[in-house]
Amino acid sequence: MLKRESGASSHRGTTRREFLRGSVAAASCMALTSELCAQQADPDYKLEIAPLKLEVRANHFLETIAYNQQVPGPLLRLREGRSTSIEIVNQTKHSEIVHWHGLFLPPEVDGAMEEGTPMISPGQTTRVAFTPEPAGFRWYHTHTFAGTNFKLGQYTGQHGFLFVDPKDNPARYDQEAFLALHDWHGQMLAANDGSMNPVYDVATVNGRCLGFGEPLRVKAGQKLMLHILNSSPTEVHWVSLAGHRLLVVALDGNEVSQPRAAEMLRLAPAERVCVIVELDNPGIWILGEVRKHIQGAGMGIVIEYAGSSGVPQWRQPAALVWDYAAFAAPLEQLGTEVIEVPLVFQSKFAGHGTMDHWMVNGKSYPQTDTPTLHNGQRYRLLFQNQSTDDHPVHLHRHTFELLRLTMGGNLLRGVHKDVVLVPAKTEVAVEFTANNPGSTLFHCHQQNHMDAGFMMLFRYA
Ligand SMILES: [Cu+2]
Repeated sequence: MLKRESGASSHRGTTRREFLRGSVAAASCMALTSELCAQQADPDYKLEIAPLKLEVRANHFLETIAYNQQVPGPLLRLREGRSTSIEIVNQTKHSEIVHWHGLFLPPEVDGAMEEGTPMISPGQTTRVAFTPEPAGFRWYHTHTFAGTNFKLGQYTGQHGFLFVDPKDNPARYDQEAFLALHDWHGQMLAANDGSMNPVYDVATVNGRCLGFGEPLRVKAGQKLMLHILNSSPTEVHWVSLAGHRLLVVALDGNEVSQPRAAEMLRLAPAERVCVIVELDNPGIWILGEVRKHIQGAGMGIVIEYAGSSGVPQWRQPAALVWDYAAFAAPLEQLGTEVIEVPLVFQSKFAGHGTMDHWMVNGKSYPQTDTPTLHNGQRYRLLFQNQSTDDHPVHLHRHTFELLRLTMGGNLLRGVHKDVVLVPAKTEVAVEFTANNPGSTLFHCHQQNHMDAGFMMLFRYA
């Protein structure tokens, strides 16, 4: 990394080496890429990874790790096609790494050590520079191993919103808000089959329990855009906004071909949903988890219309309904020239009191296969979930398109995502074009599953 020379030292007599370094830096700014220039100027953003006592409700603190002493971390608002630089300081006692989820980055920047991104040592400062694409709702989060340590990895507060504004932005709303759903204070408990799974007793929206902190203030007659992220380490969430319907316009930050109103949303870990709300029902409402015990643990936020007062109101939706296909257009026929890659998900009971091991095509990471991709080739991933758990699987550095949600089901197009929930005992097919050479990680986004072997790498020829 190039360092900028301080002005003070050059006044007192610059050494030849310093002078040369300065000239080289100045010359590179004219001749080299804007990414390199970005490394020499002040960074656009700074992230400090450090311990935090997070107040989730009045006088109730959780010890965690966060970015810039806040949960979620700062909103990183970037512009499509414009390079940015972000300085990261690790003030914790263990190595860390930041993954830029949903962006098309080189493997050395993407933020997965399995792809070759360097870890950030305790006390180390590093800087990343990139030109963000694609436009839309992305996020950033830690990508470390946690095992049974609930003070590490995605069990912590290390997550934040990243939004890439498109070059031309048609504003279709008056106000926007970003909301992150998270579960806290986990412990491993034995399920009926004897395997260990995380359970939580605190749940939050933007790091606070329902009723603690400021409500989201809105005005009647306006359109509200909500960017909702499930940053939970392991849990799927269902949310609803009492008194309102939610027009789903984008999934994982990518506009869907069929925007459609929904009574409630389902978000698997790492998924994002963008909705537009017509603010046409003045009052004090709750946006929250529809399952009472999770809303009771804190997962909710008050939506307050200007001029309204009273106790926040909740209305229980009739049924849990969510179907990715509702936002897709029908696909007439399967593409040819596509290479199929079957990926079979299975668990291996590892003994009572132990977490299951996870396998893709019969092997656990790092023994999993590393299929070779060819640049420009279209691939069809056939996820065959033979286990009794649902898995939110994530492909790094690429976007895929949903093709089929069950074996022999309708063919779909127009829903582009980077995470898809593959329910137990089903087969889901997605397609993507290999267009970003470099090591590419594929894994289940549930922290306890990826830690127990549910990961594999694709490599490019
Ligand atoms: Cu999983």
